[in-house]
Amino acid sequence: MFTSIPIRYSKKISKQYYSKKLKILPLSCFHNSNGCCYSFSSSTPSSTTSTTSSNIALNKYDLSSPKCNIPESISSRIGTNLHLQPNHPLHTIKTKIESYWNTHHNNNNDDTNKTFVTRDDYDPIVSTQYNFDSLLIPKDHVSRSKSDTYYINDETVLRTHTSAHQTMLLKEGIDRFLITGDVYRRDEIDSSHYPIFHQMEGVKMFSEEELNEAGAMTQLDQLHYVEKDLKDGLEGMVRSLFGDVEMRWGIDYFPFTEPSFELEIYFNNEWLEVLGCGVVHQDIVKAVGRGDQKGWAFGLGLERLAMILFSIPDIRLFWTQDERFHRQFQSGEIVTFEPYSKYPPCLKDISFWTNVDGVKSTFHVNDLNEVIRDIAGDLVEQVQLIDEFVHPKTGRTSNCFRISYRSMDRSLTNEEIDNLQEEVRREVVNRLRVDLR
Ligand code: FA5
Ligand code: MG
Repeated sequence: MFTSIPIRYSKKISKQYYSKKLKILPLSCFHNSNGCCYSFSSSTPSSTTSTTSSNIALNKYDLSSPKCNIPESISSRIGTNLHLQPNHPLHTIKTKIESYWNTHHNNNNDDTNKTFVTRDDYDPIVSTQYNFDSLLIPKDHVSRSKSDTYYINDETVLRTHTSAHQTMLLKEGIDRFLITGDVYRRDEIDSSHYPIFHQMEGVKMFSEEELNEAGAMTQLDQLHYVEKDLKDGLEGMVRSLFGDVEMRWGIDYFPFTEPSFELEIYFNNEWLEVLGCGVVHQDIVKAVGRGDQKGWAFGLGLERLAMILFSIPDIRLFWTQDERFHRQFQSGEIVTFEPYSKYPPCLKDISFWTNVDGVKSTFHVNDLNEVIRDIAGDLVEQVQLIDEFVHPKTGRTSNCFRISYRSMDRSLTNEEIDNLQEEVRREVVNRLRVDLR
């Protein structure tokens, strides 16, 4: 069954878009007037985190650029690398997926026995050239906006997807690869969206000879052959991870693949989008010097797959430092997560005119989300627009958002929530130029 769901790289308008072992980086961080982190002290990397590369990399930049929009809640986590921590569920799922592509997939679908090169330690600070331009993402695409992407300066971002490394490896002549890393987006707040998450990029290229040997002689045959290899491979991956699970393909749009698809899995009574993929755009294949070769690429969300595999109900849990979470997971083991606490959420509404009188609105929901995250941290579970209307006389737009506060680890007091909400109300006015109602 085919569906069409708004996505970040879509032409359609996106809805705008720890562990006993885990250590938060001992970074000291100061912020400029943009809220951007511009100074880091050197840190002592722990044995389970590889903090050094990112911090050294960050130290190279003058972070006082007016374009810089990285809050401390984000900068302090660069280099944590949850996917490299052996007992973390994200590491287990990464290893399982890598092993699927290098064993099962090869044995079943493919007799060439070529292996996928795996990389998981590329620096998340990348150029806009790699993150956007090399992937044919138009200059005016919504994903490039400051409301969606964390910028260090005009030319440098925290990668928004692992596709940022695609063309580099293709140019190096690597035919099959899997790249895993942390990616960063200013995004919505709910149980399956987080501003830092982990993706795995997979790419497989086919030479003209390989395609001909498989009987795909015309361009169209070759396209169909590559698309089928991609979909068979991904369906096989899902079955190898979850057994018999309900999944469905949808049509998608990415500037860097043609055609493009997304795959959803039924989880917790709803369809959860787990990956985007497609046939690598022929202009990219040419630009990396690979002539008439063909290939496919996918980008999957590791948290989403790990949520399904371990029955983890909320994406914030991957970042908890609570022992009761981490002691449930051992390297390579699949277990069902046992919730250790379930406290009721506390709902608070906030209503405001999105502009102050006479001034054009610059309000963006991702700015609101960041203000709330900066104040409430992981105590915020969800932010939802519940009402919107335009005043018939003044033409001003009113928005009402419902904020759900809930701790994954403890119960919250009314006083605590009231204080958070009060601070949110204050900062929304200070930082977003809106009028509270
Ligand atoms: C991409 O990022 C494309 N680069 C994927 C791709 C690669 C397409 C190669 C074609 C070829 P998208 O924005 O849909 O696509 O994100 C991919 C996956 O990341 C999603 O399916 C979802 O599983 C995960 N994801 C996206 N946003 C978040 C978020 N805020 N929190 C957690 N997971 C997310
Ligand atoms: Mg998507």
